[in-house]
Amino acid sequence: MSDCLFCKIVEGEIPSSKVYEDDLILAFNDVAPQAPVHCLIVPKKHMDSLDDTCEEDGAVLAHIMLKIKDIAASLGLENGYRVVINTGEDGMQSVKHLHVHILGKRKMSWPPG
Ligand code: DGP
Repeated sequence: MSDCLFCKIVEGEIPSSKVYEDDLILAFNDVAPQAPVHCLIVPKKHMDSLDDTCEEDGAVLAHIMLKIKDIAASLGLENGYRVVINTGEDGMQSVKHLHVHILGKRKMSWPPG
């Protein structure tokens, strides 16, 4: 999508601090970190949110889930981390390209704000 911020990051039109990349996904550091480690994983294929996914997206969604532990390990999160997927208006999703937050290197609280 030409007007999508994360598509532009995937295409390299907007710079990012890359953490991991393969054919299906890109991980990069969040520009406004909410924890000492805060990165985002996005599918290279545009999908607005979890609400915009279908059976065909199963492989890339599973790939993201399975890569989280490797990316977390590469970021030194051996003591644990939080994974967040903000979805839609009530979920406070601000960028309309599906993304998975990985936050770590601090003790998280619950319930989330
Ligand atoms: P969410 O609120 O779940 O939609 O999270 C969007 C995240 O994207 C938010 O934590 C800030 C981050 N973000 C927004 N613009 C940019 C950008 O241009 N570069 C990077 N690296 N992160 C961004």
